[in-house]
Amino acid sequence: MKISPPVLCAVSLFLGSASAIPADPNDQPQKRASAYFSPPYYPTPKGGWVPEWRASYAKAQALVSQMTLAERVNLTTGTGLFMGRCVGNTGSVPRFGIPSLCLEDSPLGVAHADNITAFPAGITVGATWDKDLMYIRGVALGAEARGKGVNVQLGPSIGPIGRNPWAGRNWESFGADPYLQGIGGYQTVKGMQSNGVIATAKHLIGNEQEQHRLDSRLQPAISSDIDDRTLHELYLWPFAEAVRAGVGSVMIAYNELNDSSCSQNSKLINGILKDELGFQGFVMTDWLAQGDGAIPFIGNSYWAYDLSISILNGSVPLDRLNDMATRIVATWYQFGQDANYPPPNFSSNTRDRTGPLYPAALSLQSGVVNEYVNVQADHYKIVREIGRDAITMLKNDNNALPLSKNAKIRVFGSDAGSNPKGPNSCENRACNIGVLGMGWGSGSVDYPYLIAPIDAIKAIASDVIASLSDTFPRSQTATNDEIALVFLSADSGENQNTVEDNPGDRLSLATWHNGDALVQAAAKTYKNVVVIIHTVGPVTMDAWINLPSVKSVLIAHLPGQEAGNSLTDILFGAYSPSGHLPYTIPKSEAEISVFKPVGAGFNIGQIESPFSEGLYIDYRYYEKMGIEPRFPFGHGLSYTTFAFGNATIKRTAPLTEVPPPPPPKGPTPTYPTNIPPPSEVAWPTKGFNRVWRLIYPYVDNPQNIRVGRYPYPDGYSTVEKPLPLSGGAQGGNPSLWAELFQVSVQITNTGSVPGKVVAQLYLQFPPSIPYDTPRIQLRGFTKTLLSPGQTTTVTLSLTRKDLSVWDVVRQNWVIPGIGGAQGYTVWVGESSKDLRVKCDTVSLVC
Ligand SMILES: *[C@@H]1O[C@H](CO)[C@@H](O)[C@H](O)[C@H]1NC(C)=O
Ligand SMILES: *[C@@H]1O[C@H](CO)[C@@H](O)[C@H](O)[C@H]1NC(C)=O
Ligand SMILES: *[C@@H]1O[C@H](CO)[C@@H](O)[C@H](O)[C@H]1NC(C)=O
Ligand SMILES: *[C@@H]1O[C@H](CO)[C@@H](O)[C@H](O)[C@H]1NC(C)=O
Ligand SMILES: CC(=O)N[C@H]1CO[C@H](CO)[C@@H](O)[C@@H]1O
Ligand SMILES: CC(=O)N[C@H]1CO[C@H](CO)[C@@H](O)[C@@H]1O
Repeated sequence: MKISPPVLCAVSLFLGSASAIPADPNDQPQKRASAYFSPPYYPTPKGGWVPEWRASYAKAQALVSQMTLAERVNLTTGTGLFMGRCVGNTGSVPRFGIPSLCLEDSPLGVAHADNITAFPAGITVGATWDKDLMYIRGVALGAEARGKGVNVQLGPSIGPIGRNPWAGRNWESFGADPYLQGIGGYQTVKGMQSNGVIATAKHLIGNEQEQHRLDSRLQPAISSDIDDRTLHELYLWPFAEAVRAGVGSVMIAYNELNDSSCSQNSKLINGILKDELGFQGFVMTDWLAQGDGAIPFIGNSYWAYDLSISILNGSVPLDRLNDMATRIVATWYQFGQDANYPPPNFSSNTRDRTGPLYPAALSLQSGVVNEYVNVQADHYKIVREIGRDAITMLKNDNNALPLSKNAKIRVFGSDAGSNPKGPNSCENRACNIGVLGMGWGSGSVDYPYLIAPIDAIKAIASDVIASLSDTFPRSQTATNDEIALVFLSADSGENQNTVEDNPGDRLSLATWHNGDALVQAAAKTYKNVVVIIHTVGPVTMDAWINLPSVKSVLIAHLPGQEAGNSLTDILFGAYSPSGHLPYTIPKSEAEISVFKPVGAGFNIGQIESPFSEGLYIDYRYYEKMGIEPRFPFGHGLSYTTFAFGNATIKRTAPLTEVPPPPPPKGPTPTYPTNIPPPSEVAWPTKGFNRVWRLIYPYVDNPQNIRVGRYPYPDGYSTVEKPLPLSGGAQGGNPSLWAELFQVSVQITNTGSVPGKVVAQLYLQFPPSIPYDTPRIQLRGFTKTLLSPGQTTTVTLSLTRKDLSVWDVVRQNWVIPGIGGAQGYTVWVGESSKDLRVKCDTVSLVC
């Protein structure tokens, strides 16, 4: 999200779906040049038709049917930037006890708040490959949000997926694979919402670079051009999982999809999200992201009174407003926010106890805005555990790690230390000084504290000397028994900040602050060098990775507030490393340069970003192109070793090419559709204290508004479409999650210390199917602790969806190659390049 300073505008966010508002015909996609096209899909499917939401919709209908036009409009509209305590505040409906809803960043904690926990970033929990930790983190995130009175938490981020390794916000999500990203999103949504907080799956969709993501009104936002199959099998997959988890809200990306702004893309929002995926909650745009349609961008309301006018003049059907309002109220009921949900007790605008209630209204009314409620509980333990279990050991020659507490430890690099001005000294964490615990932008939070590696190391080891500079000390000498720990980092973030010339997206995949030179210098002087990297994503390391003295490399990702403690748990051997890469590390940038951000720098006109590689991103791309990665997706070593064997496979249900037809849609609320009396949006007269600059639903002289003709776009319709074959429940056709195969593998810890093993299942589609499909794709994983000598059996399931391709002609998930002599090959191993066992789904032989 991007916020403008309060004095410039008091524009609001809005919670209806923007495709709600019929798009401006002048912005019709077919008027543009590219080969990608987003077909119209109208009307917006109404919410309320899945059984899990029926009771909430019934309650919502009872309330909404009694609401005035002003009340319904109020629900859908923000009160203005900096016009309340939270990053987003909606209009309230006091008559029915519906408060202004507090919407607050971020995916890793409560942003702009004190006395909270700075959790590890999404990419870090992705690197644990631990479903329980993903869930537990979600629960803790939700508990803190609720404790602060946040109604709608703006996370998890499940897009970007990381198509483009340079992209600024990949670290907010879980990794460069739809399956891993999907599980991360599912578990986080379940965890957060178990507290009654409404989670927000974001950003729908194709926000795979930061540069040019915004529509500047002079230049349209970048268009991510994605074909239908790639959308379904890659970018949409995690959103389907979040919807399946019952997510209450979805945030739309700034960029365009197929030359049509995501926030007005009827195919995306109406067709795919609400019909096919059966999404029952409410859609919000990112802040200021909607620019077209019946509601003008120019003007300062962004819905509110303009929406009231558009209802009265007939341009926006009342039906649509009713569905928007019902979706919001139903979601509020669905998560029990009608009963004892706390109001906000913090201010995202100030840390002071008292301050303006409406900062954009220039301090006219003030009061207590921060109650300093401490919501941290013992969540630091979860932070430390995730940070530790994410640490990914890429290399460990001669068992250089773990270190003894008596080792002669020499520490180099600013990333080992603290920011001398404090961990929060740069707004939105938009600097890279001291240990890197998170990236920058709206995906960050304020640290309550940040444990630097050097402090944690000194607390354990007795012989430590540090040079917390990124320049290797001149004339440094070393004895053979000294061990150098070299700390490097690579940062990125949201593009409203540029940090060390990086405009959100990274300029290069090299480590920052001349990290390659620091390692090279240390490796000349020391016989034993351990490199530790805090990073937002893949970094290049070929300048030093094969130097004989570089013995070990740890990727510590973005660990949050317990950075140092998570690291020392691994460094000194209290725990074995068990993290695995949630992305591939290349040998050089040149090999993957097709993924570089497009349109860098100043440009005019629409920038197109054709995703013409299709399904081939990250390891799928390397496999296809025959590029040997430096370290493959899924790679991660341990202080122990694991043997895989004795695999079995069994079919648990008969195979059919397509899923059975979905159950029909249940009924949805209906309301009278005659336009309400204009008096319902007249300014209240009695006992009304207007707040200057607050955005209201009220209209001057509403009785003068006349119904007129609105030029609806081509394809506009008010007749609901039949349910797609691929729909039928939250996430899609429920049969897609039916288990078809079970694969069991025995794993034995063959080393001398306890360790956690991650069994990763990669699926290879049958040969000679008529679909161009990546050689292998992740379709299962599980993490297990084993003591030395212990054997366990892990069982992984394959669902119909796991075995399917998206057939663009049939518009359905299809299992290809049924009846062929050779089935799918199911591989299980410790990385995408370390596949230990192999089973066939036809012969059922492993
Ligand atoms: C994007 O364009 C491609 C090519 O025209 C088309 O196959 C796909 O369905 C479009 N997707 C959306 C969501 O509009
Ligand atoms: C709309 O919301 C504002 C801000 O919360 C509130 O003051 C006003 O009373 C609401 N209007 C109606 C009609 O409920
Ligand atoms: C496979 O089974 C045999 C016999 O029970 C056992 O000795 C061996 O350890 C098992 N393999 C693994 C990897 O667990
Ligand atoms: C109705 O009002 C909206 C908002 O002011 C405006 O954009 C739209 O053009 C109006 N429609 C007609 C037919 O006047
Ligand atoms: C643990 C923590 O962060 N406590 C802080 C809570 O907020 C008050 C007021 O800002 C601070 O004084 C505490 O240090
Ligand atoms: C625990 C606590 O102090 N809660 C307060 C949070 O702030 C609201 C006002 O928005 C107060 O009513 C609560 O008492």
